[in-house]
This record gives sequence, C-alpha cells and structure tokens, in this order.
Amino acid sequence: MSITLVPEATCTGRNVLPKMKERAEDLAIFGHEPTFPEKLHVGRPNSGERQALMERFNHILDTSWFTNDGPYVQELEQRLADLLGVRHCIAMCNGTVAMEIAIRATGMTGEVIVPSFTFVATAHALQWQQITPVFCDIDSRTHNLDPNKIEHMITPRTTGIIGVHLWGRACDVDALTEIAQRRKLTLLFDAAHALGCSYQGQMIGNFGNAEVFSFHATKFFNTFEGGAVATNNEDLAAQIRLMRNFGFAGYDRVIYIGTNGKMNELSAAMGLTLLDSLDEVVELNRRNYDCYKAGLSAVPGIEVLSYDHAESNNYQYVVLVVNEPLSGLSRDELLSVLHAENVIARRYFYPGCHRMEPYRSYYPHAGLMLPVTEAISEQVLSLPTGTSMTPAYIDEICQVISTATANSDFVRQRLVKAADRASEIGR
Ligand code: T4K
Repeated sequence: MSITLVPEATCTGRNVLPKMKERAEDLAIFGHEPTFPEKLHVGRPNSGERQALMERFNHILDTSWFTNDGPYVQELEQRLADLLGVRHCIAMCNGTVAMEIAIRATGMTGEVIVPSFTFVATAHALQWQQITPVFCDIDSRTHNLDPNKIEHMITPRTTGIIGVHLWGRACDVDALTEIAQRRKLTLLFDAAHALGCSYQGQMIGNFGNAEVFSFHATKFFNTFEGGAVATNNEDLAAQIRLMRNFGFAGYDRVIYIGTNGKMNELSAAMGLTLLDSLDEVVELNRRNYDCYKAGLSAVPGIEVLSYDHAESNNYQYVVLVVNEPLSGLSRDELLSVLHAENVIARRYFYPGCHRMEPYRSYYPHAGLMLPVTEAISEQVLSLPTGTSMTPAYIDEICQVISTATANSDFVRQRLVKAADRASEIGR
C-alpha cells in the first residue's frame, strides 16, 4: 500500500467545518480570506511508493543504463500490455510524439477527422505533419465525437478518423469502427485520459488501428513525461518501434525514416512504481468523485459529469457542466469565485482547437459546424482532485459553489463592480 487515503470524513459533512462559507458575503470575492490558504490544483501528479522509486533510481545509476530501450522500459511495456490485454504496447517520450508516430506509421495523409473539443495536441500532431485536421462536432452527452456528424465531413482527401476518449469515457467505438471500415479509413484513438478504462468490458488500448496514451505528470498514470502506443497489429507495432528509434534496425543499420520518441529509464521506473499503486489511485479518485457528486447533487444548474460504473474507469477528472439559466452564474463567473478561494479549477478544453492558432486563422468559420463544441466549451469546468484532496476540502468547495449559485445576483453584481474597477485602474 503506497498511497495513504485521507482519514474518513463524510462527504456531506455540511455545517461541521468552521470555515464553511454559507453566506455570500463570506466569499473571498467580497474581500474575505480565501477558503484555502494555498492553491488547490487540477492535475496534481500521482506518485507511488517513494522508497521503491528511489531503489529503482539507484539501480539506474548503478547500472548506468539510462535510455534506449532499457530494461525498465521493456518491463513497463510488458506490464502495460498485460494490463490492457493488448499484444503490443510501445512506450514513448510523451503522448504527442506517440500520436505523431502513430499517425505517420498508419499512413494518414490529406485530411483527418478529429474533435475540436480536446487538448490542442490532438490537432497539432496532424498539422505538424501537414495533415489537415477537420474538426467534427461532439455529442453533448458524451463530449466525444458524434458519429452522426462524421459522414458528411468525409471528402476524397480524408484518410482517417481520430476519436478522443475524453475524460476517460470511451468514444462510441462500434459506430466509429463501422464508419472507418465502410469508408476504408484508418481509425486511431487518442486515449490520453483513458488508461485503465474500458469499453463494453474490454480495456481501451485494443480498438482501432492503434490507441495512444499520455503518461504526462497530470494524468491518472504518469511517467513524469511519457506516453505509449497500443496495438494488436504486429506489423504496425514493428514499424512504430523503428520510427521511435530513428529507424535503426540494428547497429549502423537504418532502414526507415524515424525520430526520437524513446522513453528513458527514470520515466519507466516511475511508471513501474505507480503501476503497483493504481488500484489505490482509482479508489481515491472514486472517493473524491463521489464526494463531489454528493456535495453538488442538490445545486441547480450544476451537473457533475457521470461515469458508467459498469465499465472500468479511472475517475481522474471531475468535470462540471454549468447550466447558466439554472445556476444563475456563467461558468466563467463561477471560475472567478473559485479562483478567489484558491480553488484553481480549469476550463478544459476551452475554447476548442478551432479557436486556437493556426486553426482559427486557417478556418475562421469552423465554429458554424461545431455548435455543440462551442456551447459545451463555454460550460465545462474541471475541479481539483487527486491525492492532496480530502472529503472535507471537497465539502468546502461544494459549499462555495452552492453559496455562490444560491446568491447569484449578489455575486454577479460584485464581479461586475470588480471588473469595472479593474478597467478604471487600467485606463
Ligand atoms: N491528448 C489529450 C486529450 C491530452 O489531454 C493531452 C495532454 C495530449 C493528447 C498530449 O499528451 P502529452 O504530450 O502531454 O503527453 C496539461 C498537460 O500538460 C497535458 O499533458 C494534458 N493533456 C493537458 C490536459 O493538461 P496544461 O497546459 O493545462 O498544464 P499545466 O502546466 O497548466 O498543468 C495543469 C495543472 O497540473 C496545474 O494547475 C498544476 C498541476 N501540475 C502540473 C505539472 C506539470 C502539477 O501539480 N505538477 C506538475 O508537474 O496541460
């Protein structure tokens, strides 16, 4: 056991904490002390048992084997492949390079259909290789590609589809597979959020031509920086391994164009150590998720995005959807309230890739085809979770949200005044 779960405390322990901000005038935007003296972040890294990690680090130093398909990388690849039930798992230096290599190895060119509602790396991995990302709208319930909207984005230049399993919730894999097969397109999945998650009982990592994970520090499973491509295709795996290592097929023998996508041994050591604690991380994430869910269940206009408990989930993201007409506050107003309390919630993935450069300049009217993306990206908020959170902290955050929305007119007036004052100072 390497992760200490914070002692039990009820998730709806309302009124028991002295700080609980039940009155609007107690909120930090009205000049009060923030609820938390230090910032609470989204994406605090999980790390496993420190002693085990240090032992692995020492071993790396003792053996002087730092990188280039070292023993820890090989062990990590095997253990991940076993966990996912997939034939090949190829570790990489990060998720973006892993995606770039997967795109190139599967022969994507021309245009590829992707959601805009994702981290910009998904689109950049294409554009970096002069492939046009064609942004397709999402389903408002799932936040993933809407299969019904894909078909009319296909042109003679289209070679593939990249689905993103956002928040670890699987895409409609069956529908995307059916379209890809019928239209003879390559299908990749950006599974950056989805290690440990399943689709219809089968682990993500097994679908499409290949699936790409991120092991960035902020992810459920991290190797400081890192990523991996998972595939059941033997030839594709061999090609990806070559591309990861400059195309080397042996000493002095380069048979392919490649890049440097290798994971180093320190990263693999972190991964191996954390793998031993994954169950505890899920348990903790689930507890935090349940606490938020319970704490916000009665707050009008605030929905905590659900997971399908019949599937495996990593519960890494706690995502709110703010329905302004019901909550009385916009997502951005709520964000200001939370930031003042030192709750550094994030607007993942605002404003959508199509509103970021270079896509915004290339396709200034893309938003016309993306009404759901545009609406959802104005409504979502990711809340702090992870090992540094306690049920008591979560209760306090829920109370802040509840108090702010229950007094929305008062809060809004205050925010408008503060904005006016700021612009006067700036004049
Ligand atoms: N596809 C998808 C769907 C993705 O979400 C991502 C990455 C990728 C592809 C690409 O995979 P990688 O190439 O990154 O492996 C962060 C991450 O940098 C990024 O990896 C991640 N998605 C994205 C969702 O979030 P930022 O710009 O928001 O990171 P930053 O530095 O603001 O960190 C977020 C929070 O995490 C901070 O509030 C503090 C905390 N933090 C961060 C780091 C790095 C820590 O507490 N410790 C840390 O070491 O992008």
